[in-house]
Amino acid sequence: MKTQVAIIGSGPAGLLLGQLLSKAGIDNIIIEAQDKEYILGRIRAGVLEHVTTDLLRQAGAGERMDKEGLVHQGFNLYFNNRCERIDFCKLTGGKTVTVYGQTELTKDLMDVREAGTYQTIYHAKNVELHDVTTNTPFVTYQKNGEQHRVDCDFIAGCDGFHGVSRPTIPPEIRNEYEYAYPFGWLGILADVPPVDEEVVYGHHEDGFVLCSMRSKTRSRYYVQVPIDEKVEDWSEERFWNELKHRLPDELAEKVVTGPALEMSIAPLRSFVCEPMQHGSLFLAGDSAHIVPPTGAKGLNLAAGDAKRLFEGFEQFYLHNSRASLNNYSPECLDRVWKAERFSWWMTSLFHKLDDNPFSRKIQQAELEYLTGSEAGKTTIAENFVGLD
Ligand code: FAS
Ligand code: PHB
Repeated sequence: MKTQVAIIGSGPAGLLLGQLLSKAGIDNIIIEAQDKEYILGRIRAGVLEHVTTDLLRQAGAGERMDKEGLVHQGFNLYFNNRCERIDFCKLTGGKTVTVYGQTELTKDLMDVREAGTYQTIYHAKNVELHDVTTNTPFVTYQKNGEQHRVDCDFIAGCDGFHGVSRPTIPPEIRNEYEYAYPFGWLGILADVPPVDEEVVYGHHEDGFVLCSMRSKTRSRYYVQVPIDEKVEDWSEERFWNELKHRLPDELAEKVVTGPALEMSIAPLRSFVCEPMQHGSLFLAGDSAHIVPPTGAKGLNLAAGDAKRLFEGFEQFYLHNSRASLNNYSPECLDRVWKAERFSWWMTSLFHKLDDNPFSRKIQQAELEYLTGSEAGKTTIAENFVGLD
């Protein structure tokens, strides 16, 4: 098989890049290790920045999001038994976010791809990248016991944190920066009405709590748990009780409980790989960087990489210039590190970091300062909606 761009991974980064390339008439193929059902079964992100929603529309996959997505103009911070609303729309000159699940976004992108020309190979095993420092790289994989080869001009490594692309960059060239948090998020998805119309971030002495949603009838809640916690040790009743315990009374009494559609624990990690390109290989999304979900940046960073990488390929194929591709990594990393900072900062601000009472007093003082200052509220707002 021959194509112009071989994309490894059919998550948001790979699908968005594939759709943008397809609409520009640039040949591409997606090679994916899992199957469609597995990918759609992963419950992940929920908050889309305006850059991401614009990109989904540009990719021709924004119709259902525009119908079903919930446009939010602010969110609420609970701490010291009081609520402070951050009106990020007012503070950022009109910018909003859209609550629309990653599962739905992924399904919409898969649907438009299936209606188009270019294929996705599911169940591709033992994927390997070859000759990435040449102009004739290729990908091999096995499917149904047969070995396959795809010759291409470029490889886009969109295969997530545990994929094969990042390790293809030689260790002597790769610089990896990592911080693993000593806690995780226990999340529940349930068909119950959300406790509030907007997302709620809570700082409680027993740990972080987050109230989000996927629609007006489907809620997504998280509580911070120790890193060695096992989801099987949490009954649904125990989850609902802990959630209400960490919320102020006026909110706790409004929580509607119900059976879990999904319950899982996600570890929290900050991670960046530099550079994000090596010869004809370009990393995009979680293959290059991971953020703790406290800043709702993971999916949005993946979309930003896909947009920037598409612009590079577009310049190369349609205008015969490699300059934009050559600048892909430094330009992405500038944006990535600012999102890493915000995600780390929001995590440090809202989570129980240790048992030292001093840590909690400092967090409370910082939250008091930030929410009592126009500059403080603006810095939260402009980072949450996404920096230009
Ligand atoms: P993805 O991991 O989504 O996709 C990579 C794809 O590559 C997968 O389909 C995988 O099967 C495939 N793949 C892997 N190895 C391969 C190989 N060798 N060959 C071929 N294919 C291969 N972000 C938020 O903003 N908010 C959240 O609340 C949030 N919650 C999360 C919870 C969890 C448990 C996880 C893991 C992540 C969460 N994220 C969240 C971040 C998440 O949304 C990612 O940022 C987003 O999925 C990134 O998309 P991709 O880069 O496309 O990577
Ligand atoms: C979600 O809706 O899943 C969500 C919302 C905000 C976050 C993280 C996750 O910061």
